[in-house]
Amino acid sequence: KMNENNRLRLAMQKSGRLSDDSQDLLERCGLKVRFHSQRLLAVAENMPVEILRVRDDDIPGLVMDGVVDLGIIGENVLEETVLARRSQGEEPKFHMLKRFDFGGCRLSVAIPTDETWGGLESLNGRRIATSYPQLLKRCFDERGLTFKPCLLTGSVEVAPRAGLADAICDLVSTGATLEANGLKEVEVVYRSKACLIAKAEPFDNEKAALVERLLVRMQGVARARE
Ligand code: PRT
Ligand code: ZN
Repeated sequence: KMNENNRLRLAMQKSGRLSDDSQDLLERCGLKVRFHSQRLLAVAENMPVEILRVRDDDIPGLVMDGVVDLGIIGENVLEETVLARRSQGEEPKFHMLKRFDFGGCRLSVAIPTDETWGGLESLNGRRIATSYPQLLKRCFDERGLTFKPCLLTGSVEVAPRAGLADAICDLVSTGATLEANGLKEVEVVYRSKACLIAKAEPFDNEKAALVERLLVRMQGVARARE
C-alpha cells in the first residue's frame, strides 16, 4: 500500500551536480542514510525520513503532485516546471522553504564569439537551442520578441556550430563550456541556486515538527559555513 508509514519523504537528485551537496546537507542535518546505488528509496536510520533519489527534472512535479513532502531542486528546473504547468492551464502549488548556497548558475543566451551582439532584439524571430523554452519565452515575451525553439535536453552548446540554431540559451557557471564551443555569453535570462520546496498540502503535527527541526538545522549548517 502507498504511504503506509508516516515517514517524511524527501526527493533529491540521484546523480548530477546537486547530488553531493544535497547528500552533504542532509548529513550535516544529522540524518544517517546509507544509499544503495540500485535503490530508489533510502530510509534514514535515526529519523522517520526517507530519501527518494530521482532525475532532477522529476522533482518539482513530485512535490507539486504531493507524491513527496520535500524536494531539493535547482530554481531553474522549478521555475521551468511552474511555467510549463501554467501553460497547460494548471496553477502549480508548493511552498518555497529555503534557498541554499550551492548549485549556483545562470541561464544565459550565448552567440558565436565572432558575431557582434546587437541586443536581444537582434535574435527576434531567430532559432535558439535550449532545454529551458519556458524561461526563455518569458524573457522574450517581456520584451515583445519571439524566437523559434530548437529543443535539446543535452549538447545544447554544439547547436550553432552544427547549423541547428543561431544562438543558445543554456546554464553557465564558469563559462568554460561556452568558450570551448566558440560561444560568448551575452544576456542573463535567469539566476538560479538550489532550494528546498514542500508540497502545498499541510503536514500533520508530527511531520510539521520534523520539517521545522530540519530547517533549524539547515540554518545552523549555513551559519557554520559563513
Ligand atoms: O540526470 P539529471 O536529469 O538528474 O541531471 P541533469 O543532467 O539534468 O542536471 P545536472 O546534474 O547537469 O544539473 C543539475 C542542476 O545543477 C541544474 O539544473 C542547475 O540547477 C545546477 N547547475 C549549476 C548546473 C550548472 N551549475 C552547470 N554548469 N547545471 C548544469 N551545468 C552545465 C551546463 O548545462 C553546461 O553544460 O555545465 C555546463 C556549463 O558549465 P561551465 O562551468 O562550463 O560554465
Ligand atoms: Zn535533468
